[in-house]
Amino acid sequence: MERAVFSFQLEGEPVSCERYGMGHINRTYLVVTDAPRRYILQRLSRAAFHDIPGLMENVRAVTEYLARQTDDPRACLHLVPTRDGAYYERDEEGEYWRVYDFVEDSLCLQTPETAEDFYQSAVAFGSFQRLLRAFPAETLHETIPDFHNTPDRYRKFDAARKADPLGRAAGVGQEIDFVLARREEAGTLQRLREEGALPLRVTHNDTKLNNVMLDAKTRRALCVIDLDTVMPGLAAYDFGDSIRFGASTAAEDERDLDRVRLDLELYRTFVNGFVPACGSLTDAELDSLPWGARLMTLECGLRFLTDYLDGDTYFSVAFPEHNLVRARNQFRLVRDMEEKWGSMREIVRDARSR
Ligand code: ADP
Ligand code: GN1
Ligand code: MG
Repeated sequence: MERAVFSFQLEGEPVSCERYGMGHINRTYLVVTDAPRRYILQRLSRAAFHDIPGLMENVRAVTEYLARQTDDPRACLHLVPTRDGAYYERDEEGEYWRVYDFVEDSLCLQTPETAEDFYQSAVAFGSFQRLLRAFPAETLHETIPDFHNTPDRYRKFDAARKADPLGRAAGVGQEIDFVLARREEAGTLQRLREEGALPLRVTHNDTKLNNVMLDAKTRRALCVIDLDTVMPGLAAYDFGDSIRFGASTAAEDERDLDRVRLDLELYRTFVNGFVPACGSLTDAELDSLPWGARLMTLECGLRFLTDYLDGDTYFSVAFPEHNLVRARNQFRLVRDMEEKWGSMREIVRDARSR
């Protein structure tokens, strides 16, 4: 059992602590006590996060803010304090740990089983943005600077390609060409952000379907989890990352690229859930949503490829080519979005005219 378990104010004595979930960043455990109670213990990734105290201040502030807006304990995450009354523990090795109440009677999906599941995730992420509209955004720490600054992701890719510590660059010429051919359009959202054409909102920034919990019985959205990247951002980031992951016809690491497509019906479903749930989005924001889908997918593929070149230091991998498989998969999805671009824009226009 991880020793960190004993640092937190749990109800009952821990009886088990097992690895849990499908996240790529933190190391997550399910802790069961004899009370009986269940908790989520996480060792935070120091490769991903360089200011974990700042990150935990964000999580504490956001969860407390959301908790004040609801009476339902399952409608937001709850941090469990340490025996010293802190919200995280730093161990002798310098690792950081935290505990959340386990969201009971819930489902966390890797892929939508029905369109309604995906619709519910759209409502959850849209509502999350709306509920945080009045949150003092300037108090948030930037937990990963330039997280969705796609041009900056290109600069990191250039550096990885140049350093090429494992000599992998020679084997991925096609993927490198794919990325370089899209360098200019990749700056679209960042340019609009810098020009002030799109409002900054408090966004989640990592809106995968497996970062939302559904009620196991009603299958309605309960809450949004994985709050490590909550920062000021664009509505298009949250929209786009959800489409990238949940409106693909295949898993993010499917090797058979013929199975990877954008499902336009799921895309429409998400638009119809997300846009109203956000409250009012500006016309420019609505226009930016399809770009969010295309660029979050390109950016994610670029990040997987960069990590492959770097030697897999950031994302968890199950086998040596995992990041390359993921990158190829994302690039295939980008290609399909390019083909479906007219429909993607039209679907958002339809939602606006309702
Ligand atoms: P990562 O940043 O590594 O993705 P997450 O915070 O998303 O970490 O947690 C990984 C997985 O653990 C989630 O996808 C979900 O399945 C599960 N999980 C996380 N927090 C909870 C919770 N409070 N209750 C139930 N399951 C949770
Ligand atoms: C990571 O933490 P997780 O597994 O929900 C990553 C996202 C990527 C995603 C790709 C903090 O999400 O940005 O889009 O993997 N999170 C971080 O699956 O980098
Ligand atoms: Mg996650």
